[in-house]
Amino acid sequence: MLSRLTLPFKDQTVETTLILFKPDSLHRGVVGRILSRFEDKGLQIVGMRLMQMTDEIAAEHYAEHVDRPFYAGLVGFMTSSPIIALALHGPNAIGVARKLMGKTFGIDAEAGTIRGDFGCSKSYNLVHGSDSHESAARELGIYFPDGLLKWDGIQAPWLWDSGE
Ligand code: 3AN
Repeated sequence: MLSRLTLPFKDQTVETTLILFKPDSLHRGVVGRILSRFEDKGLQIVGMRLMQMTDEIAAEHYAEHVDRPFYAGLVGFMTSSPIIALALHGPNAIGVARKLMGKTFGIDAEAGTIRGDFGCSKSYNLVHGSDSHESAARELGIYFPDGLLKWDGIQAPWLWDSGE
């Protein structure tokens, strides 16, 4: 009888990360294709919300950039039209999502990454992804104050070495 081989890699941590689809990805109609990249990789959707970013939310999210020269433009862009907040769950989800996204702007990002394949702007970069455990916890709290929906994905045992 065949049995599934389970390799419980010890360096693998199941995490949840916050992704934002920025206004340019909605205007350009590429949300579905970008979302597919995260799903294809095996990350599980545990929260998704179409919403308008307010100045207050932007100030909270981008607090660390408040003194940067691009802050006003960034907030203006992020509040200009709706965004989609997405919570993704999976092995090393924070780093895995960042790798899928690529470098900050499409002009520098490697081909094959989301930012590398979908844009060549030096201002608009389609998506945001949490960059650490601390950021993920803080940012998920901003966009999903009522928590996330944990559910058993049938693919998980095959995609996540250790299962959950
Ligand atoms: P990343 O999104 O790759 O983590 P960060 O953390 O350096 O990039 O910057 C946060 C956000 O600030 C970026 N996503 C981008 O939208 C914006 N940003 C960063 N650098 C610039 C810049 N030089 N000009 C305009 N916007 C910027």
